[in-house]
Amino acid sequence: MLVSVIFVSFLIIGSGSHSQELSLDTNGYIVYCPCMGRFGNQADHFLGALGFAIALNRTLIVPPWVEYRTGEVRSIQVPFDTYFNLTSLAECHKVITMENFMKRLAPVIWPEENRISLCYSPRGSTESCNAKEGNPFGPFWNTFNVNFTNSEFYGPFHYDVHHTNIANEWKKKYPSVDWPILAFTGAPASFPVQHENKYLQKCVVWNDEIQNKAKNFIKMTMPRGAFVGIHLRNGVDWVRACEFISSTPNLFAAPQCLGYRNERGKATPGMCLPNVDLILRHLKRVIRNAKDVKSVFIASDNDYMIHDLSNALARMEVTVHKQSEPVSPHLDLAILGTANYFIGNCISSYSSFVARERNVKGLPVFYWGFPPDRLSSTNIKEEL
Ligand code: GFB
Repeated sequence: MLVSVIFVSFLIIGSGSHSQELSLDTNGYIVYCPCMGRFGNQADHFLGALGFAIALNRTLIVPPWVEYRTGEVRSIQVPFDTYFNLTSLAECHKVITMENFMKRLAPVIWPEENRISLCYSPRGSTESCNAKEGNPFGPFWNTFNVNFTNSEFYGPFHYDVHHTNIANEWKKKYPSVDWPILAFTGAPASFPVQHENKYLQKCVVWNDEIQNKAKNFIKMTMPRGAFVGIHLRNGVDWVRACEFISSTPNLFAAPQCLGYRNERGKATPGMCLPNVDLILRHLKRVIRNAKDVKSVFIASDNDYMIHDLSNALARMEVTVHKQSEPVSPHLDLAILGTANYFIGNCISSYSSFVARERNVKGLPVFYWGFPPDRLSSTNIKEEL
């Protein structure tokens, strides 16, 4: 049902032996800047934008990932297929990479004088979307030499195409004949990803290079036998964010555990920033129940707790491992996605990417301190 790469119009560019046939989607295109957050946030938004493009029956122009490198002032734009397989994505919906669109189609169907940016309401002091104001907004569009000539405020429209008739409203107000390109200042999607768009994770498949790297790492580094992959999110930004957990019961990706309306409880400090006692207790429980575990793979943005974990697990004859430096966040994700067991962080969207991928594959997912049963109680030490 979702496989619909049907192009109904063609353009002939150039003449004679140099002419090129380009296929066009007469239903139009959606392009946006993944301008919020890092990988986990952008991945959530990507699924939402894909769901939105499906509902509007427009081609999704697949943006690059926006990344930040230490010491560099501006964001850098990394093509989607650096990490993910475009063929798998195209099996879900009609797509074109932004690089390809800008090179081949934009000169013809998105003339420079018609580049209007869409945003809910004015951003900043002027009556404009100010689509290129700040980082990563400016560097993102500059990567493709895009300047906007005007702004369009679409409020009160939204992106909840699953519970409302809004897709038809979008189509009516912005028909593709007048608006062949809908260029959004930010992602036309919510954060965290809407429940109804989670199934689209199946369209985001690691490319062969990343999959092979993950397989090789497991083959060369991990002992033979099952392993538990764990995500320890504990960098300074995270420690700060977790300080607000009691006043923000559904912080970031928490709905993956707690439900979108906190129907499965409220976030706790143990879910956000589990201490070593809680981590060991949960890990040992998973290892004991599984019986076949020989090792643990640790992914972290900061403190891997290697010594604590290897000392504590030595008696169980379980070894602990991590990537050697420099660590790739995407390789960490891919390894966690294939681990036999996984314990992630309810609140982190980086963890939620792994959880969704594992759900697609039918692999088990556990979370630190969730459900908040005996694991987060105060007498944790007694059972260690
Ligand atoms: O992905 P992300 O939006 O997830 O941002 P959260 C966290 C980034 O930290 C990742 C790095 O994209 C990675 O670059 N990182 C986190 C890791 N965990 C690991 C890991 O296990 N291994 C490696 N190699 N890198 C939230 C944001 O981050 O953090 C919010 O969603 C906010 O916008 C908050 O900034 C403080 O959801 O975890």
